[in-house]
Amino acid sequence: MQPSFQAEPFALPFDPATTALVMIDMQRDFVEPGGFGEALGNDVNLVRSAIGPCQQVLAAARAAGVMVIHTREGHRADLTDCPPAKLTRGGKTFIGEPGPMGRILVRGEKGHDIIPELYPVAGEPVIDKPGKGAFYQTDLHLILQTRGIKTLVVCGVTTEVCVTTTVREANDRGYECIIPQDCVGSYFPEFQKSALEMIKAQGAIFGWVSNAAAISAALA
Ligand code: TIU
Repeated sequence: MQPSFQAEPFALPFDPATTALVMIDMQRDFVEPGGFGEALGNDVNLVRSAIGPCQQVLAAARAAGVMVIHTREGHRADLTDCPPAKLTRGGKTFIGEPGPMGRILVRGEKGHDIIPELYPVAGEPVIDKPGKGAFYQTDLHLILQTRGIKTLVVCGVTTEVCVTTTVREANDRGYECIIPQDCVGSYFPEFQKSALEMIKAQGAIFGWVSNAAAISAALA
């Protein structure tokens, strides 16, 4: 019998061979003090609750042989791929300016890299993206198509920004997306709640909402 993820608004059947775990932007810049998230005026402690559940789902995916993909938001050192409209927005420190973990949201800097708790292992593609959505100006769709992926388990930060932008992009490209709600984090608890409700409303208009325990159990 085909396995299913327990989820809302209803269970989602999946095939591990055509399923990928997409870990969105679990970078120091968003989940540790001194990065882009804090520069925007946010308390990064609010998103750190996602780390433990993400570790659980990541371990389950690796054990099941499910494809794992990581993304990082950031820009070239010369900022030639950062639209002026993005560059000028911020709170205290702006993209490209120096911070305690290197230049804010710049590729190759310490703050831009993925946190040690969720660090990629050999064979896991890392997608460097200039925007909020992981499909915009990246080869993510090509990689997923090449592997015949149909179902995406989407984790990471932040829920209402890069996670659900990516889910909306993926949904329009024909992927079925499921978000474990404890594996995503927002600096705004009310946005987290609303963003997840929007995904699963109207009979899974964008996708499904589940949790780390249910995803891990289905992959076991
Ligand atoms: N600001 C915010 O909530 N998020 C971002 O800028 N990027 C991601 O969500 N990765």
